[in-house]
Amino acid sequence: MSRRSLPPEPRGDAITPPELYVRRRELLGRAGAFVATAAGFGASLTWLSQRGAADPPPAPPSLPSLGERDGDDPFARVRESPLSLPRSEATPFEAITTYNNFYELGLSKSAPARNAGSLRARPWTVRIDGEVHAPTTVDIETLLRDFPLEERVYRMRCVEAWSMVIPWLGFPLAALLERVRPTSNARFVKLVTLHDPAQLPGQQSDVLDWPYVEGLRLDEAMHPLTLLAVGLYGRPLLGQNGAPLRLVVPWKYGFKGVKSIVSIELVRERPRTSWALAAPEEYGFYANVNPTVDHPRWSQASERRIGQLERIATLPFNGYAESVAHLYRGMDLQAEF
Ligand SMILES: Nc1nc2c(c(=O)[nH]1)N[C@H]1C(S)=C(S)[C@@H](COP(=O)(O)O)O[C@H]1N2
Ligand SMILES: [Mo]
Repeated sequence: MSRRSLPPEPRGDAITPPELYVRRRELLGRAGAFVATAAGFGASLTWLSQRGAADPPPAPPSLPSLGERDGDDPFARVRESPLSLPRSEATPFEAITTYNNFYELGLSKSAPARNAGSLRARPWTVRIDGEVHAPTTVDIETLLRDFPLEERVYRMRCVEAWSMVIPWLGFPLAALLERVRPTSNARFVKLVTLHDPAQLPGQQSDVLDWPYVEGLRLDEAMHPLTLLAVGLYGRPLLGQNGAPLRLVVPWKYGFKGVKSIVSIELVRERPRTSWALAAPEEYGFYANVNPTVDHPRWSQASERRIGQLERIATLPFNGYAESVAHLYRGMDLQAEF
């Protein structure tokens, strides 16, 4: 049952201002080009090779073979995961890295890729503190050395009703939290994006309260599906995808996946998260993907998978219900959306 009765097809995005709808349509047209050659990595290569010779595209990386152990490069020794979808379902690299939401780098889908040059992902440190026995500040190289990377091919469902399948590289957030040992007072985890308007010029405007904040209940944060991603398609994250470190919670709407994280704080109270503060009627704290709870301005029953022509049904918990539904037993998911 819907929370509100609802309009047809969304005219634009939840989040995209009206003046950008046009540009969004252009992009959709472009993404549609992937359709012509259909599924998978080979397809994106074919599509790229059909572009004009005057406009040579960078070759998209292919997925590295898994499990290679030689060398010091953490990206060259990646574990396979039983939690992954088949690699053949992955959305082309080109789409994943040029169709983005990262308001600190611009409001249109294409802006983050264009503007990502101002974000310096090295050196980078993350502060982990709050209700923990062992607060610490770690740099990204240490994280990459200490936590073996896994490939996780996950569905990503934006609250705006488009979706992708992304082959992330990362490690479980639980592995990091176990190291800092949460105290018995810790009930939630608050994760925060870098606040630096020189690197993230969108922070000079006030579309959101900066820095971008997201949060999880501790049990959600400890769930094995919850990932700190450091890469995709076998290589380090690009700025537009949240370099060098971002959250991925595949059963929740994409906005929970806070990018370019500098702070992870264990807290007693539910954190006040950016989108829930900005528009509490539209974006809840939980933000579990739920085809039966519509956004006030559009249906969430189906989605547009980037690279496919037909809309597809949106699945409860984005297809991960078997793994996560137990976390919400006894909750009214219409009210706590
Ligand atoms: N800091 C920050 N994190 C963010 C956002 C943002 O604007 N700022 N957008 C969110 C939204 S709405 C989505 S759908 C995903 C998009 O991730 P992607 O561009 O890597 O696919 O990032 C999320 N993380
Ligand atoms: Mo989103």
